[in-house]
Amino acid sequence: MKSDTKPAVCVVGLGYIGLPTAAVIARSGSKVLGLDVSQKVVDTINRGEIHIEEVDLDGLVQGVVARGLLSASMEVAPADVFVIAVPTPFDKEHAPDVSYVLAAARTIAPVLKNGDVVILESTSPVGTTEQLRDMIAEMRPDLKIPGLTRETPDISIAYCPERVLPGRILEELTNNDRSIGGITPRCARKALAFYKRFVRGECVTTDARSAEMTKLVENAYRDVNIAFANELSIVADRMGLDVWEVIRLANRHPRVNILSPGPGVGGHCIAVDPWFIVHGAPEDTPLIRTARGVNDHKMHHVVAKAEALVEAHPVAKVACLGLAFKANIDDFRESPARFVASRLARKFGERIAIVEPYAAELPIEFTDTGVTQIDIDEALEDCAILIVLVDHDVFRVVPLAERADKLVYDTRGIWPDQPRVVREDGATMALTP
Ligand code: SAJ
Repeated sequence: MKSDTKPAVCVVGLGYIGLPTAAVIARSGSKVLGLDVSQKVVDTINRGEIHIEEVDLDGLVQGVVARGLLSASMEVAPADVFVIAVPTPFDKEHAPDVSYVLAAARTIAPVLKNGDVVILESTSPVGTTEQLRDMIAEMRPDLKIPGLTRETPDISIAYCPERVLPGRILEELTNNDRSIGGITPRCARKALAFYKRFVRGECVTTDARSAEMTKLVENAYRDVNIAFANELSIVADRMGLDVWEVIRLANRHPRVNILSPGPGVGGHCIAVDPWFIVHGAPEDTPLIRTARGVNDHKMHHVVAKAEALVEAHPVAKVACLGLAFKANIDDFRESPARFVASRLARKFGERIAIVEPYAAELPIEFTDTGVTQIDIDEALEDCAILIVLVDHDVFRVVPLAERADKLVYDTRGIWPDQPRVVREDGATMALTP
């Protein structure tokens, strides 16, 4: 890859990270080929359309496809830089599954040539970039491979985790700092030159293993801190305290910044990545493991509390507000809100209505439960009980006058002025606004 020319780039995996990344690189002027195993995804992108929802992504993809800078395919082609952004799930025992990463390595290995840079972005257990390197070495004995040759290697291999927040992906892809971990310092330098083309944030180089661990640590840090807030919410409830008030006051301390309790931790990162650390060092991770347990338990706690409330008011109609895994996005995978709502749907059937402005229709598990999808106006008119599961802005802005007579279980703390909130035991208590 020459520094004065725009490298041809191949992005492997066109999901929530791969597609925005491919589009941002294409916007910087590089020709980008996106690889995906789904013909449907490939066809959608080649029409200039997108298969995921993300702020401003539709216009960006449409533009770069129309300018011939981004195209998608199921077939690999030679490029100067390969960016791998495939899923790394875990199995039932929480053991990480890096098979998609290794499959990506097998896919690109045949077309690699002297000077190419291979970058892994998928969240990965420590040591995965070396596994990827070994896979390439096995398939391409003709290439001099970094870390395995004493001579100047033919290719560079690095790990550079994405750290973007769903809902702000395009902005954060450009503006966040990046950690770039090379298999060797030379690999890091080559990968750095690539990221500098489209990242405005600071790009910091390190070794591959440290960069892998950094990504896991970031999400485990957040998980542990959310667990603290979730544990507090249960304790405060038992003591008859308003946890939001306690947190608001504690956060006035200059060195305290407690996060927000909620119905549990969803998404595909924070609830997953900490397990990669635990799996790598099971004896040494009681805190991280416990935090996972606390956050998972919170979902069940919310179900039990919501059930008690609905049972205690046998004729009231109930609206569950939100199904997404967090505010203002249409992502329902691994969502605690969806878990709680589906449990209520199964138990109470047609007494339950769902408000989710980001869903065109209800997910499959609601079929045949008798629940209906309504909008927030209908919920405010027809439902005596409101269970807030997601802090979408459309819920947040509902004024007190429209909900003062409702019985509210607010798992997100969006309505601090609500006069009647639900206690641990399902009874209600009056809070002065
Ligand atoms: N949540 C709370 N309370 C809070 C904050 C979040 O209950 O105070 C819940 C959310 O409602 C959601 C879950 O946690 O269910 C995760 O949401 P999030 O906004 O904390 O994070 P994600 O999963 O959308 O994105 C995270 C980010 N990581 C960090 O903030 C350390 C993002 O930067 C990463 O790029 C992303 O994971 C990823 O891909 O790994």
